Amino acid sequence: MRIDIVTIFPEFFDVLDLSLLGKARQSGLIELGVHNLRDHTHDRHHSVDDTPYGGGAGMVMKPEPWGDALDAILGDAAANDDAAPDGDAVPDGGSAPDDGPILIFPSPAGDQFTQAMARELSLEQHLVFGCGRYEGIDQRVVDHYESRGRVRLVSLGDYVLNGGEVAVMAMIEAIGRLIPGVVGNPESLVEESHEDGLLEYPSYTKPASWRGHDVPPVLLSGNHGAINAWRHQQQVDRTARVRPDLLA
Ligand code: JBE
Repeated sequence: MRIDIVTIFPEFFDVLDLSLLGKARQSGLIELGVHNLRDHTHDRHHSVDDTPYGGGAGMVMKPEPWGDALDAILGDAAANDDAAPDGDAVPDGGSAPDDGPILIFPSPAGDQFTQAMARELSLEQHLVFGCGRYEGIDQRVVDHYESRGRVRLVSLGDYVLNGGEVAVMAMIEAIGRLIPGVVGNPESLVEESHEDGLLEYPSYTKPASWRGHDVPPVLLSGNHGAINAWRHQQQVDRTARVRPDLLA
């Protein structure tokens, strides 16, 4: 998968060198491009924002740098598509058909990001993230790229961040680990929270007793039927207690 990010804080994404996603980049499973929006300004002060039409607090990100930055990325993507090897109409193994890049703007006004959305996006060949700062990006940027291809506004949750960078980090981690080969043991992806609509069961390791707390005896029983039944019941109980909305 190819991932491009446009931001005024490119250093923010240095952490993507680390951990599983860093390894996935080294092995070529994920190809990452981080682009500084200020490289696409043409004034002396490299301004990316201006006061809002109609008045109001805060600043709005100007459309021109966004247009230049996104054209450079999306134009390249189109050129690469044209140069696709052997003109094969069939997409490679198991991937979604390539309808071109998806442009994603993290925004509190977007659709809620979920595990299901992460799964969907993990099948894509090219994601482009635009990180807004200040009070947001001039609406015409979204309108323009909607007329040219696929655009999504996506929200991490109902709280306010200072910009899209943290949201994009979270989305890339959730999506990236679902790309085949990124997580070493694919079975560990099936058993975790949200994959079956339930929260995860509690886990234990040695010692069997710690500070007066014992590991539930069924887990020491060697009876795998009983263990599976107990774990499933734990998932249901936990979900009903903490997240009844997920059961409905
Ligand atoms: O969740 N988000 O995608 C956001 C983006 C920007 C600001 N606040 C958010 N919650």
